[in-house]
Amino acid sequence: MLHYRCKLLNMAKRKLSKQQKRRIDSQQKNKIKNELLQDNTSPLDESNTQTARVISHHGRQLFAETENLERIKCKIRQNLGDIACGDYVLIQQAQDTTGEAQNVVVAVKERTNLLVKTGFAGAIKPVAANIGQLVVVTALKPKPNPYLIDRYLTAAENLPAKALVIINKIDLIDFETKRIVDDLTRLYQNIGYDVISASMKQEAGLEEISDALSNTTSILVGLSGVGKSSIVKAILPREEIKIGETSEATGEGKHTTTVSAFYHLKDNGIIIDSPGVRDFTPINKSIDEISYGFIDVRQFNGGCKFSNCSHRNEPGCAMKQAVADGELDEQRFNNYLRMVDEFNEKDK
Ligand SMILES: Nc1nc2c(ncn2[C@@H]2O[C@H](COP(=O)(O)OP(=O)(O)OP(=O)(O)O)[C@@H](O)[C@H]2O)c(=O)[nH]1
Ligand SMILES: [Mg+2]
Ligand SMILES: [Zn+2]
Repeated sequence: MLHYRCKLLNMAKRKLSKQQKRRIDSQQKNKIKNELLQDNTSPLDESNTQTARVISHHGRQLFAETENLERIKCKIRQNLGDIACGDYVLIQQAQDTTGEAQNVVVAVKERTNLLVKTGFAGAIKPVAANIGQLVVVTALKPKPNPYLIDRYLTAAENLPAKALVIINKIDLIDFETKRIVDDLTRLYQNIGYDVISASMKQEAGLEEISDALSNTTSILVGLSGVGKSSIVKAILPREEIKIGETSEATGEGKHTTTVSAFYHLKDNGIIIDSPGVRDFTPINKSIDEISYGFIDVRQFNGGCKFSNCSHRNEPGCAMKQAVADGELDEQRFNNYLRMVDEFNEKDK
C-alpha cells in the first residue's frame, strides 16, 4: 500500500515537473513573441525575415502577400506607424503559446509614395502606398464632378503617380450626357491625360483599361457607385467582388467596399480597389502643391507681371491672359482658384 502511494506521489511529481516544463517553455515562447511584437530599437536581423506586400489591414492585424504570392496573416509589432495597403513589409516568424508559428510584421520598407485622405475630424488616414497610377473613375450616374476629378488629379501629380480618367456607364448616354462625356474627354485629353469611355454593363473599353493597368500598381478612386468594383470584376472575371446596388433615389452608391482589396491583373498589373472615397480630400500641404497639381496651369507660373500675383484682378496676369486666349481652360483655372481659396480658408 505504502509502495503504491509512493508510486502515485512519484507520478504526481513527474506530472508536476512536466507541467512546469510546459509553463517555462510557453513563457519563453511568449517572451520571444512579445519581444517581436514590442517596439524593439535593437537593429533588425534581416537574415530571418521575408518581404511581403500588404493587401489588407485591419487594426493590429494585416494580410500580406509574399514574393511567391502566398497570402499570410500577420500581427504587427507596436509603434511601426501607419501601414497601408500596398506597403512592403518585413516579416519574422515567432511561436505563439500553443507552439504555432505566427507571422509578425517587424518593419515597413521605405515607400515611393503614400496616398492619404482626411477622415473624421480632420484625422489623416493612409489610403494606399507605393502607387504607380491613380485611376480617377467617374460615371454618368452619379454625375461627373469636375472639381472632384481635378482634386484627384492634383493628388496624382503630387504623389507623384500617373493618372488615368475613366468615364464609366456610357450605356446610360443620352443627348445631354453625350455633351458632358465629349467635353470631359476633350478637356482632359488636351491637358495630356488618357481618358477611356467605358461601360461595364456593355463590356465596352475593357481591353483599353486592361492595357492601361499593366506593369504598375493602380488605385481606383471616385465617388461611391461610379463602378470601381465593377471595373475590377470586369477585367478579372474570376475574382469574387461584392458589387453594390446603386440607390435609385439619389444615384449614389452605398459604400459597399469597406476594406481595400488587392488584385493581380495581366502583365504584372496590380489594382487596389479602395473603399468608397466620397470624402476623399487630397491633402495639399502648400499653395505650391496645388499649383504643381494643375499641370496646365503651372506652365504659366512665373509669367505674371507681379511675382506675388493672386491671378484675380491684377494687370498683366499670364493665367488670365491664357484663359482669354483660349490656351487655358476656364473651368480648370476656376477650379485651381477655388482649391487655393479652400486651402487659405483652412488656415484661418
Ligand atoms: N448602367 C451601368 N451600371 C453600372 C456600370 N458599372 C457599374 N454599374 C452599377 O453601378 C453600381 C455600383 O457599382 P460598384 O462597382 O459597386 O461601385 P463602386 O464604385 O465600387 O462603389 P463603392 O464600392 O461604394 O465605392 C452597381 O449597381 C453596378 O451594377 C455600367 O457600366 N453601366
Ligand atoms: Mg466598390
Ligand atoms: Zn497671375
